[in-house]
Amino acid sequence: MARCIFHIDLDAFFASVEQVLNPKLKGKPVIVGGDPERRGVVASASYEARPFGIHAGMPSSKARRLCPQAIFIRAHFSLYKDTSAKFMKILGDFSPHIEPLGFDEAYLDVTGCIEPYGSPQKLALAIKERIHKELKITASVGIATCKVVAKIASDLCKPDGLLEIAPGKEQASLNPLPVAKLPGVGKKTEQALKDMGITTIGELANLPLDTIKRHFEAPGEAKSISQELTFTRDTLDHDFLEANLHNLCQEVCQELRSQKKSAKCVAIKLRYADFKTITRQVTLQEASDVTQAVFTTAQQLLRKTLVKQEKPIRLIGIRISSLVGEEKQLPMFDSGTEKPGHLDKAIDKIRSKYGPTAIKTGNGISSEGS
Ligand code: DCP
Ligand code: CA
Repeated sequence: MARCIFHIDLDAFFASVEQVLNPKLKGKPVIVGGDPERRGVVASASYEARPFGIHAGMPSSKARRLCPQAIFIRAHFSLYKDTSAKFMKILGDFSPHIEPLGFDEAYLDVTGCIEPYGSPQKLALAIKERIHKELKITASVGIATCKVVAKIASDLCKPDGLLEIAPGKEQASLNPLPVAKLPGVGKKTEQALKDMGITTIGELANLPLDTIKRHFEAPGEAKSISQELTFTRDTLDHDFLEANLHNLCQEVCQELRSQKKSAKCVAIKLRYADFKTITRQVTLQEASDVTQAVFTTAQQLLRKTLVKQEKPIRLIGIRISSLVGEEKQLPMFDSGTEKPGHLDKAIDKIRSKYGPTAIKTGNGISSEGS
């Protein structure tokens, strides 16, 4: 028998709790979050505020511009925690198989609990009524044979909704939806998919798995590569620092190339003799796997920092991040006599054959004291 999974999500959670506490706020645009004067952001907006385009994560100052009559309230977390505990307890009365996802949402496996109610919808209605009676706030319930589809369903029917995606109807229901409806697909993934010409869940489902794997990092795979070096003696020798930075760049870029990736962010780390540690980061115009490009950027960061701070340094480090998959890079250099990318590949080959000390380009010198 197919499983029956509910995803239950309270509507405009923080804002709803505030409206229960202060009935004057009922029916009005209420925004819980940070101060619009102090660069705060919206945590929760009541459904009366949503038609103005207000949503969680938006700067509160923007929310106030969009809806000047909105009532702004600071968050009262202890209240929400209380309500959350009561909410979870109610769900637990309907099925012992509960998986809370956050303060205000949970999956409930009700596979064996439906019979006394007659149908999944009737059970869902009973849960919604109980929540409304005890907490005075509305919830939306998605019903499906698996968690992901149940969560998509509850999102589609908000607020105060109930939607079942019946067994066998999953594809037909989901295929036309925008990819952003998939839990876990945020702005970045949405854009990356759009760049590939994929906008709907159906189009995504039709992509060969290999193509998806090539474009998206599996969870747990490295998101950055870093190397650092502690000197045997603290140093302020600029040339020595740069030479070591170059070595470190060579190492991380070699690793980067072996993963067939390019990096968009370059950061240096400096630890001073007093153990104060700083990092400085920049974003490259184009992702690159070329040692010289990464080094030039890191060198600029180092020079800028050294100008500002004349303190002996005990550790230097490099970190490259925002790694992108095997994409065609734009040419970093016009076709000159020497192509840094080609040089890198030749060096990688020799180094992997004979070990890291076999060859280094110009700047590299040993890391022994200054
Ligand atoms: N939250 C937050 N900051 C965010 C998103 C959410 O503090 N960027 C908090 C406030 C929300 C609560 O978590 O009330 C639940 O998040 P939801 O995404 O479920 O948002 P709401 O419950 O407010 O609205 P919805 O009706 O869309 O579920
Ligand atoms: Ca919610």
